[in-house]
Amino acid sequence: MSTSIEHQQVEEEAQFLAKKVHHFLMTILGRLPEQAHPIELFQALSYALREKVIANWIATTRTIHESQARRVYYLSMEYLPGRMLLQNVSNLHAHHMMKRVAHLCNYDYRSIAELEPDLGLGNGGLGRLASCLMESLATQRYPAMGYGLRYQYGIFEQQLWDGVQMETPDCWLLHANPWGLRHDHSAQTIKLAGKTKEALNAQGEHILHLTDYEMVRAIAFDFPIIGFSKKADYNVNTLRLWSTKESPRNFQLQRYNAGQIGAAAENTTLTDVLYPNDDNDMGKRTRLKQEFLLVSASLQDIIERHFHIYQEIRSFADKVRIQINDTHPTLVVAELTRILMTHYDYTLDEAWEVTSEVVSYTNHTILPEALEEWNQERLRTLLPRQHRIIELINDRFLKKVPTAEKKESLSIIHNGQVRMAHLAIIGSHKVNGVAKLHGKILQEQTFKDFLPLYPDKFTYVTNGVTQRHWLWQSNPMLSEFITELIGDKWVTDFSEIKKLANFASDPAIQTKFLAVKQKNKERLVRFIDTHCFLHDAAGRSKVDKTPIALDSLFDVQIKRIHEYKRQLMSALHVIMLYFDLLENPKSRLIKRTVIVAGKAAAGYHTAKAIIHLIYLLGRKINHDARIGDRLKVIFLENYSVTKAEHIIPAAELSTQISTAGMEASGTGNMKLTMNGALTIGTEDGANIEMREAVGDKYWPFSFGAHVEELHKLEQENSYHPKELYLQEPKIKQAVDALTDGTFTESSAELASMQHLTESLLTGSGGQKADRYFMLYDLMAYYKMQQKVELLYTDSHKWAEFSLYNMAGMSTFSSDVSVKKYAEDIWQIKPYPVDPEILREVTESYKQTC
Ligand code: 26W
Repeated sequence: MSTSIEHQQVEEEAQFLAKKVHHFLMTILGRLPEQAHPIELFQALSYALREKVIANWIATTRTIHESQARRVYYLSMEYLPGRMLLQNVSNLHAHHMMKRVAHLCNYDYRSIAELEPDLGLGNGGLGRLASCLMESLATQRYPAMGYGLRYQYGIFEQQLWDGVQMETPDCWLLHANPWGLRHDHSAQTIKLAGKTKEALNAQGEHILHLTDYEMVRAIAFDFPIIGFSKKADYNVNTLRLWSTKESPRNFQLQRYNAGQIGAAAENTTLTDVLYPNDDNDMGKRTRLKQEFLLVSASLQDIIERHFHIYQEIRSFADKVRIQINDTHPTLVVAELTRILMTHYDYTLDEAWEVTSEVVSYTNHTILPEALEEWNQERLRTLLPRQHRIIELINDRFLKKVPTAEKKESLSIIHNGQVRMAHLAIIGSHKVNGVAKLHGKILQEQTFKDFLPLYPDKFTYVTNGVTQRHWLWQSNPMLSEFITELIGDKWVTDFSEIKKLANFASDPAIQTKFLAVKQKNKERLVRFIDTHCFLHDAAGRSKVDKTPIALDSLFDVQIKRIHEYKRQLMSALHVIMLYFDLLENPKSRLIKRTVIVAGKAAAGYHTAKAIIHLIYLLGRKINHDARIGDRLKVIFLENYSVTKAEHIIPAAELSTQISTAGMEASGTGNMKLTMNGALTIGTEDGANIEMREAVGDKYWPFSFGAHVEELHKLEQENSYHPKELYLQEPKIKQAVDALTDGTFTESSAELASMQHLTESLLTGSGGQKADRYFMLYDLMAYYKMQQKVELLYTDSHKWAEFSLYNMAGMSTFSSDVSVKKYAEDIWQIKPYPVDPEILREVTESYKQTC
């Protein structure tokens, strides 16, 4: 197609959409364009674009219905898509057109799009993975649908008040979000609590009926997940999020009249808040209700849809696959079994066969405190019918287990607790880890006793990230650089990225790469200057005036704050560098800017103390004239998808230093490498596979104890951090500095630092000293950082390594992960939107214009 025709088409469509924007401003928002607030313009722009994709959305759904394809339903308590408008525009290839539309409306597109708050309906890795997978499923045209909850408040906003993390609610719905279509007719009713009555189904199996129960109505909000395509033939899948907020029926007037004002509103507020805990099971009643809400509403919806297409239930096991994202939706196992027995007269054995064929479970963590357990009594009270099914399943299962000892270790119910991972494993067709090492640990340690019973059930699918979001959309300069070299096929086929290796050793290409990185560093610094604040002790925002040297190494660690991720080890390293520089300003070969971002769970004291420490380091070091611009420490408040989009393109060193065996996979590691950062990392999670893919030669900064070594130390109980501290003067100096007044200025600060020292040297709160082996790996980390400095002094060599690293990332696209799930776990095939159906629906739409 000639460019002038293309231009003309873009112009025509832009004119059309600009008219639509005008239309929505007037008819939905009641504004003349010149009166409209920018946020209203954002809304109108979104409505206009949403309308553009409706035909493909309807047509995709119809294509899947009519082809009677097997489909997968992804159940997740968390999603972290970030901003919808930017993502959708990017996948529609509509950036230029939207700029033109905004221009026609006298606004600047970027500044309008940036008014959209992030959809932060998740904590971290697990939620973001769900969003990457959803995007890849749509782009690869798989018949897939996501289910989740539409929390009124997503992940809390983090502020640092004089270095202390404060949490404020994330009010992403302050203004209506145009992307979630409210579907009242798809509402589902959930039944909780109540009394049970024994009955028999038509096959004479015992079932329970419920009386005097609580009812909650969940309303569906559908978000389009737009597959990337340059043509008009893109698939659009659905992400359906349930909300109890909008349904007036959930208000319990009787309770209110009896003066129980809080209890009266309990069910209207069920989807109010995302539980802000990552890797920590809190066992709260509302959380259990939320989990059941997701499961019950989604299952009813899935079964209704199945009936609508097939008018019978017997094909269910053939046509439906359900993937559960960690154990949070595990009640699906009990509920599906129950529904089949109660409503469709299945025997327990028949129902069980269907359930365990349909459901599969992805595990995302081996941390013991993150393995969900529910108190049996709580479960029985809130979900008596499901509790009964769990008992039946458990009895049936235990009959297969040979010894009393194994029965004890494998039982779903144990010491009055219901172990959700056990229920998930027993009720699943496949159980997968999210990286090779993680899969191995699941089989050999965490769930080893299940292995003899289910030798073929355990597997792994290495995580991936969508290059369309994390390169194409968020790093346009690097994307252009890549496309100039190898064409643009990499956007939908990431195996193409290998071709970058052909250019890695070309000095002219290296120069270009360095120039792109430099521009992204400048962009990040501008972003920090204009968008990043800190707060004083009274919560007043203040600008952080730290000047950042653009020729310094941008050393980045961005992720949830957790002891096992070892931000504290990185902080101790900063202290070591600081002392080196004080002793001899020339001791370091390069300037370095350490950039840290991440949230701590609200009740996680140690994690909050780690944030506090990083803040204190910055406060002292960044303003120490003796150090000048050689070392800076920046903590960026309120890490989010949007912040990540600014930080990642500018990163040069990716810090991935979790205790070996603890990080299931990591996905930030992949994003950073795709964007040309080199990794300093441990042999953990996907780091290992990334190193193998890149090759040891170009992955020079791997360090630290391997998992076997740490297991041995643990088994022999032979790790004594205090001895290491006393033996190694550099470690001692760094740890002592936490509490000797070098960085603290008040007794509160001192107390917070004492807590950290204690956790390292003696152990606190009943935990072992330094249980994540930070002091054990610290000297190796310090030495490896010297190697980093050396390589950084040779910018062309550094660029060469970066290009080889990018070239090695081909298998870490979520397209690859999704394909593996589709082929090995779900056995589903792509279904491109049917051109005939699309034509028909488009015609029908045109009649409305
Ligand atoms: C019950 C509370 C709770 C909430 C969330 C427990 C556990 C979680 C998640 C499983 C924590 C999580 O996000 N895990 C991360 O999942 C990513 C995607 O697979 C991995 O890349 C990370 O390594 C893993 O920590």
